[in-house]
Amino acid sequence: LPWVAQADYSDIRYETCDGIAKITINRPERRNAFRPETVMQLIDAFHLAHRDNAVGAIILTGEGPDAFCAGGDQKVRGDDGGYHDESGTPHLNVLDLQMQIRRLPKPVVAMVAGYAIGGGHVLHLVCDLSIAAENARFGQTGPRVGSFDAGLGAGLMARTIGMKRAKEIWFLCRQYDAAQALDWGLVNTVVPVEKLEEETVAWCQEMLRLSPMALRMLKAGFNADTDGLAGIQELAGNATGLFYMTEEGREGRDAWLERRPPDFGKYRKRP
Ligand code: 2NE
Repeated sequence: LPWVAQADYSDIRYETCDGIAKITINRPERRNAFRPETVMQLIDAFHLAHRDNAVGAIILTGEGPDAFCAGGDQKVRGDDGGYHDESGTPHLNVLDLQMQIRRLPKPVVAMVAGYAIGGGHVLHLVCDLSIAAENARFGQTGPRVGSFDAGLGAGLMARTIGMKRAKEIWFLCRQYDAAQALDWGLVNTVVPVEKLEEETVAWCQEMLRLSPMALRMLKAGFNADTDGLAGIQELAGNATGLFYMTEEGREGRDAWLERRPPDFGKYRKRP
C-alpha cells in the first residue's frame, strides 16, 4: 500500500492508508527490542490510531525481515527496577501498552517476520490476530535473562494455547517455528515472507468491510473475562453508547432537559 507517514518518531513509524494504520518498531539493529522511548512512542501512535475516525484496523509490526520484536532492550536495563530512558529514569510501561492494545476498540493485527521473543512475543500475543511469515520464530526468554511477565504474558498465553503449552514456553525458554505456532493456535496463518504485508492488509481490508460496532462489541466481549471488571467496564461502556442511540435512552435525557417526568411506559419490555 502507498503508506503515508503521519508523525515523526525516533524509534517507530506511524503510517496510514485507506483505513489501515501501520505501526512499525524501527530498531532493526537491536532486533526491534524496545526501550522506554520506544514504548512511549508506541503508546502515542496507538492513541492516534484510536482517535482517528478513518482508521478501522491497525497493524503492529517490526522493521525488516529479521524481527518483529526482541522484547525489552537489555542494554538499557538498569539495576533499579526498570529500563533507563535517555534521562536516566527507570521505567518501561510496556504493560500499559499491552492493556492499551486490548482496550482499543478496533482490531489490532500483529504482522510477524523473524523473531517475536520475550516482551516482543507478548506484544504479538495481546494483538487480536497474528499473521506470521514462514521465518517467524516465537518464544519467551524471561527465566533465562532474569525477567518474567506473569500477567497477560502468562495468563493470556494459557488461555490462548492451553496451560501445558504456555508453561512449556515459559519454563523451558525454547524457540518455536511458525508451523508449530500455527499448530498451537498462537498465530492465525503463515505465509511466505514476501507475501506477509499483502496478506495482512487483505485480512484488514476484509474486516474493514464489516460492521465496526459489531467488531468493537466482539473485541470487548472476547477480552471481558480475562480483564475482569475492567473488561466488563469496556463492554458496558460500549453498551451504554448503543443505548444512547435508542429512543428509550434519549427519552431520559430529553425529559431531564425539558424538566418533565420521563415517559418510559411507551417502550417495550422485550422478552
Ligand atoms: C532475538 C534473538 C534470538 C536474535 O538472535 P540473532 O542471532 O539473530 O541476533 P543477535 O546477534 O543476537 O542480535 C542482533 C543485535 O540485536 C541486539 C544484539 O545485542 C545484537 O546487537 P550487537 O550486540 O551485535 O550490537 N539485540 C537483540 N535483542 C536485544 C535485546 N532484547 N536487547 C538489546 N539488544 C538486543 C537474540 O538477539 C535474543 O535472544 N535477544 C534477546 C531476547 C531477550 O531476551 N529479550 C528480553 C526478554 S525480557 C522482556 O522482554 C520483558 C519481560 O520479560 C517482562 C517485561 C518487559 C520485558
